Amino acid sequence: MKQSLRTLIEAHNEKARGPLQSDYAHLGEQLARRGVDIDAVRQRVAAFGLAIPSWGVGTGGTRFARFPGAGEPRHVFDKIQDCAVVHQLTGATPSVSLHIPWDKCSDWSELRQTAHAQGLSFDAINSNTFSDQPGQAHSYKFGSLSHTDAATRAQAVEHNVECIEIGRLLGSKALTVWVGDGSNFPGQSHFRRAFERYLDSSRQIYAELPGDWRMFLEHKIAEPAFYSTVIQDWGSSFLAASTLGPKAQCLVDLGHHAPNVNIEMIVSRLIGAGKLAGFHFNDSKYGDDDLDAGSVSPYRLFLVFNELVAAAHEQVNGFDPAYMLDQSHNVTDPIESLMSSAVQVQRSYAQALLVDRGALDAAQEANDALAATQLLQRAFQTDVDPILQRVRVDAGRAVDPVVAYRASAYRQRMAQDRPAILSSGGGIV
Ligand code: PSV
Ligand code: MN
Repeated sequence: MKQSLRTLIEAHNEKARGPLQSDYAHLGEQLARRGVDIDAVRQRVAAFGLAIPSWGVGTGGTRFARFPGAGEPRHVFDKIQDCAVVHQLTGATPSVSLHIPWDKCSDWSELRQTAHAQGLSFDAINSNTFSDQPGQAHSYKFGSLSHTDAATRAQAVEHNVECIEIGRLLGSKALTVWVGDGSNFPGQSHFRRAFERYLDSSRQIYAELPGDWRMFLEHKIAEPAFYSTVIQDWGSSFLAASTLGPKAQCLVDLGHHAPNVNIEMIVSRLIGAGKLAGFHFNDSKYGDDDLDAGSVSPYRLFLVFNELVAAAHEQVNGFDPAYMLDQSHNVTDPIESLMSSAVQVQRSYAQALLVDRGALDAAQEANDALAATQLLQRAFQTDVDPILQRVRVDAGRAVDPVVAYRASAYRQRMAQDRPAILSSGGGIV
């Protein structure tokens, strides 16, 4: 950790230490009366980490406009520097998920060492066959892995294989594949054939996975194709993952579902089938809005974690989801949004750990709907801030990450150090 930030965090935490001690003790007493050991919850929260998407540290935008912020990262090394700040202040984000080619660099071993020196490792690596790159032989305008043209499919396969190679150099253990393939008009695409072509291409990528790797298939109901997408829902994703084999699993991006879909139930289905790859956390109001996790529907996020905690509690075989944020920070400082979102995800996890599993089982068995739902609400309505703050303070992180970040004037320094350049991609999501 950079000395100046560490010193600042220490001074920042010093003032909060007394009040935090009594808040933690008070919550501990309340939880003890409910049969919950606060220290056990704290330890589990301390062991929880989620990945930052490299593209999340740049200012996002929409297809209408992007309003760049000051001091934006210019290349992957800047992105790592920003991710390190998020982790230094929260202690919740020990890994970074790269997107290729947005994050291409000339020396992967230097990148790996730079990240490690800042306490960061590399999570799943993401391929990009949803936009064309300069000099590319074949266009993805009409699809990539499912394209009607064999040469275009081969190019998309090759790109994914290259991503695996890069990921190997960085220590990643998974490839996340999201394709924008689909159609804009009824009749434009032969649904069955397009899916078959997608499977055929994906088989070739799957065959290149190292033994200890997984392939995460990310579905999305719409966009960029607005009429149909090839991997549009968890059913298509599950079908593809099942066809490919045990290393292929389904990734759930919270924004990629039809409105009102019961995401937590999808999560439980995937857990039951041993096919839950992990998450891209974000929140939404209308569609794939990529809003900050928990900013609109914190109860939904809690209900997802309720399924995850239940699965861990019941020791479901092979249960090992990957956790990542995937958001577009259009009007906030991305570092602030990432920090508060990471804390929000931690909060949902901590609240889900408070659910009385035995009592919930009993209420479910007795068909006591009201008691069951009250057990969830009671956990969700508990203010777990003292637990989250203790986890941070114990690890030398900031009791209030956003306040400490603002006091550090990091963004102002970056505004001077990083002259604005045209975006290298990853802003508009
Ligand atoms: C697509 O909307 C997505 O959720 C995928 O994860 C992409 O890789 C990411 O956003 C980047 O824009
Ligand atoms: Mn995503």
